[in-house]
Amino acid sequence: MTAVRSQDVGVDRELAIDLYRTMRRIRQFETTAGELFAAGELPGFIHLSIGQEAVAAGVCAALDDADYITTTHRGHGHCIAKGGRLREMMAELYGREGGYALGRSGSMHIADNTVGILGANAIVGGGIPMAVGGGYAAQLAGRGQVSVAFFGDGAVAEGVLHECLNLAELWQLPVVFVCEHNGYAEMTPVSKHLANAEVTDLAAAYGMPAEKVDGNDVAAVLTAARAATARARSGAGPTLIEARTTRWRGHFEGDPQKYRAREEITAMTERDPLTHWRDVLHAAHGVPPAELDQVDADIADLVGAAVEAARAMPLSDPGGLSRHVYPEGAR
Ligand SMILES: Cc1ncc(C[n+]2csc(CCOP(=O)(O)OP(=O)(O)O)c2C)c(N)n1
Repeated sequence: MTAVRSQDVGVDRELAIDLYRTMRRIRQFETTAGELFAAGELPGFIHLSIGQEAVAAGVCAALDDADYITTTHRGHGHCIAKGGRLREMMAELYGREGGYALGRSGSMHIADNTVGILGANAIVGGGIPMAVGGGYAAQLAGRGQVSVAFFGDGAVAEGVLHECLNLAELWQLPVVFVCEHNGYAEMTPVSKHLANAEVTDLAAAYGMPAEKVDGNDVAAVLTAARAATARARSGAGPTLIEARTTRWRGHFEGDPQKYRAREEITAMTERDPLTHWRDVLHAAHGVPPAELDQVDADIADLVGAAVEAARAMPLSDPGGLSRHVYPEGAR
């Protein structure tokens, strides 16, 4: 994993700022959600991807609206990077009628067909076969779409991943498997749940190309994602990307994190993907910090507006619970 310089990988100033903007949207949305949760405003469970933003931003920058993604319980970042709307997402976290799933599902089941978000998924590994299904549909449609499965290292030993790698390679499906390797499955470190933590080794067993990247470096992630999506679009089949990254927060908000030392978390924050990218923007593209501060302020306003809009919506109506579950008239 060598450091990637943005100017060497075809990232111009505009795209570089866009990548920053995406990461900042994720960071701001999740920081705000964490605060709201701590204040008791959000029901249920939330899992934050703070520290992992470069994976979502880098991969989704290689995708179009027509491409598909599936994600996990830790999926806010992927949904935001794929074009999910902040207002509907925040409203879903609040359990409001104006949320993506009418406020009935919360954080872990966000979906938006209009931008190819086939769904977040609370079942570890559960989104992977859906992405392979998306890849199969894309292959049949013949429109050059790609389907991406985001999953964590906790899904690596799940049988479903292996079945999916096999089928995707066998059928040469346009799928990109993206493992966000953050070193933990809930409270369990990979050393205690994976016999082989080199996730790229799995792909070799199925004859699939694979690449391991620094998941805190958005240019490195984008470069790997561009290669994988180009391969998929050309009909040359799937790729596995292993993005090594860091989960700064607990498994869920409220997790006291007794299983790891404070210093480990501090060390992670020293590899902040946003700070790194701000440095690149300045050094390689001459973007002054004040310009990025303005980006931050604008995004804080956007997230603030999403919160206000969600607060003003009615709570999810229990009377309509079976709506969208059965076809009208079938009850
Ligand atoms: C099939 C299944 N088994 C167990 C769980 C409980 N569970 C929820 S998240 C999680 C760990 C997931 O770890 P990982 O896939 O690495 O994702 P991360 O939380 O690190 O993003 C587990 C075991 C579940 N939701 N589904």
